Amino acid sequence: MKKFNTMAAALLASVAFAGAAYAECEVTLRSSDTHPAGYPTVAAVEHMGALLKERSAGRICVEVFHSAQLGEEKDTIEQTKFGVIDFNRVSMGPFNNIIEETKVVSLPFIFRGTDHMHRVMDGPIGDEILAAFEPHGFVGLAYFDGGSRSFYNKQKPITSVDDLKGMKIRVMQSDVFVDMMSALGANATPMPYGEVYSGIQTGVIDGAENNWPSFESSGHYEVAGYYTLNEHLIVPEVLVMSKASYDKLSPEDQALVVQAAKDSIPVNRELWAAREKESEDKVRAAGVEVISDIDKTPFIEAMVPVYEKHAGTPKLQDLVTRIQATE
Ligand code: GTR
Repeated sequence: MKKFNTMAAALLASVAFAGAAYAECEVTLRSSDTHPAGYPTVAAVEHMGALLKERSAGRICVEVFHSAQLGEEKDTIEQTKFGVIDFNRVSMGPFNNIIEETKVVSLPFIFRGTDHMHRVMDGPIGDEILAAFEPHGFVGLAYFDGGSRSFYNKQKPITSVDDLKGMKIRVMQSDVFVDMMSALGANATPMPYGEVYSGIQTGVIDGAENNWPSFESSGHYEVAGYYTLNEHLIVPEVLVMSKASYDKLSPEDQALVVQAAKDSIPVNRELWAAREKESEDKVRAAGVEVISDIDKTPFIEAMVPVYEKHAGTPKLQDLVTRIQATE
């Protein structure tokens, strides 16, 4: 009871504080992120909020709920669709089962590197994919960096596709990634990000896959001591707004939102580059064994059935061809 009272008092105090911070705003829009304070995506959305507040002369504010305070990505996407959450910064992955165009930019090895991903997403293909969110109840606003994702596990150094055989590897909740793991001979376990640490610790899964900053900030490196830099995925992160929330704004305010989101992209990219390096240094210093001498060809070749299944229609095949043809 005492504990409950203390918690209730703390909660009331934080609500009162938030109330004071946003008291002068006409509208306070809520934004969700699974990452902790200071993470490049969280900081970029905060930057967007600051721009919006300034450009609307203090009328429109954005409150960023980091660290999955509003829930895990798949659930927050639902809430965003219905306008319970106004903005959401998520990976493309959890959108795969809802918006088919997002599957194409989530395919393993679709991008040749981060620069290629930027050139594609900054151009007409990126705009086309942002537009694909609208019929599903979202306004696609901006892409953020998510680096490249690689495998980590607690058992052994993975140096080849063969080493993955039979291992239980967590993936994001998307059929693309489930099939990606099957094609590599592993057992995919789709689960929310917040359950991965204990999943590895208790042996429910052997490992997972992610980029340097997530591997580090989640603490997964504390329980998974082997990281193989096979870089199978470069999945753009996306900032969306609930169409229901967007439609409540005047056309002028909608334009302010769109522009502020665009202006947060360079901020994200700069922070991301720095964080990738910092996270790598921290993980290496903690003694994680990093396997970087790896032949990617067998991993790439194993992905043929994944492309056939998830980008087999003429429309999606055409997107794949255009992405591959982008210099
Ligand atoms: C991170 C990404 C998150 C989330 C997470 C995951 O790299 O930034 O949005 O998708 O991976 O694996 O669930």
